[in-house]
Amino acid sequence: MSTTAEDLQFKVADLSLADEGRLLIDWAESRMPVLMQLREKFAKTQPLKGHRITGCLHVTKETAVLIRTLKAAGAEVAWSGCNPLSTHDAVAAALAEEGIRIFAWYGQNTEEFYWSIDRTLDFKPTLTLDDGADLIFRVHFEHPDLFDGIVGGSEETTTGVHRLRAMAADGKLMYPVIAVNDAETKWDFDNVYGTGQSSLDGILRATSVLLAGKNFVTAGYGHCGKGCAMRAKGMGANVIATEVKPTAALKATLEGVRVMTMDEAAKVGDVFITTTGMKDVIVKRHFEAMKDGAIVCNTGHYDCELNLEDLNSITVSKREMRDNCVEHTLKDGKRIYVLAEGRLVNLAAAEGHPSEVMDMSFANQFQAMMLLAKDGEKLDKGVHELPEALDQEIARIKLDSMGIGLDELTPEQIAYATDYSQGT
Ligand code: 3DD
Repeated sequence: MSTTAEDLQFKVADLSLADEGRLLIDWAESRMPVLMQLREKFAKTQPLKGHRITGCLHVTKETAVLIRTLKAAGAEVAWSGCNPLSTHDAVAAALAEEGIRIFAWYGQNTEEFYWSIDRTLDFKPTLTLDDGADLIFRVHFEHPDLFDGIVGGSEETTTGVHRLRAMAADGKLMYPVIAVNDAETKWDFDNVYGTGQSSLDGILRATSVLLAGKNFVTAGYGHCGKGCAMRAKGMGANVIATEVKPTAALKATLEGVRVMTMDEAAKVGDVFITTTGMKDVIVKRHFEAMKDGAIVCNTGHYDCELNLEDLNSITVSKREMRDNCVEHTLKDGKRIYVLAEGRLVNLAAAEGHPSEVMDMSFANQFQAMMLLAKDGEKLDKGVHELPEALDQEIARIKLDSMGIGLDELTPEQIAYATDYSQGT
């Protein structure tokens, strides 16, 4: 059953879930002190007043805290999900009841996904906020008439930033974008600790398998892959990594992770997770080489890392064993289990990263909106970084909230650091 306001102010799965959603959002707020501090500070001055922010980012309890904070700072907000399987319907219902123009529900088809984005563009944003660049691409390719009214945008994730950088290099980016992903208090925490914990959360909710003693294969040993490897190691798994980048492979090796090609890993792996942002990471010959009972999933932003067309071409029957877990029986009788339809397992089969780490990612998103509102007109049509000082400020507030104190350099130490007259 879907619930739609007559004048299309929102479309969600079921408004009656709003109470549950409010409890979830309140839970997240109690664990996001950085965003809550920003909200308290800027609710008074309302620096985003007059701005209309359209967001396309997973509708989770943490995203709801960001949305409430943007609204408290004066912005009008419209929102859609950035993945058809990551919307938490209870959260969407609560946001609809709070007057957010939200168009999002779990299990959207492709047409509904883009219809939802278009509805959030009906309200002619001045700022766009993306996770995976679907929204900004929709503006560029389907709604160029909106360019004049848009001051700038932000991008949450690695893959989205890569694509926007390529677009800017070709001179095709029509307004400035802040690369939120590149803030240290985002990539070095969200991508590592968030992805590590939430991906295992998704795997365990979808399978409840014992990880201890299993051969856990991470395709990719970047920040996300390293996070997954660390957490799997902590649960007693034998971790294997596959890579294309020599330095990443070397880092994995020196951290005690076995590195091999996917052709080799396919033969021995019990659980496979792709974290690369690349397409066709696990393809037909890999599925054919896997052991009976192998579990495969993805935690990259797009669902192109597992080539499921290949798997379906060698599948003779399928069964949905449990939520987000489909058994493929192959011609030789082997069974392979695909989680969350190959979409990001942390958000589709669990709740995404914990609130504590999204607190910092979204503090950067909030600061990106503030920077664009204040100085967006001065930025060129490229991809821009947030000021490094912001990272330290966000980290400081986070530490404060954890009751962790810092030492301070004395004037003599500061002088020493830049004094080139002294020898050893
Ligand atoms: N992402 C992961 N967990 C999330 C959560 N709880 N709420 C919203 C979004 C969430 C994905 C992105 O924040 C980011 O990790 C990425 O790079 O996509």
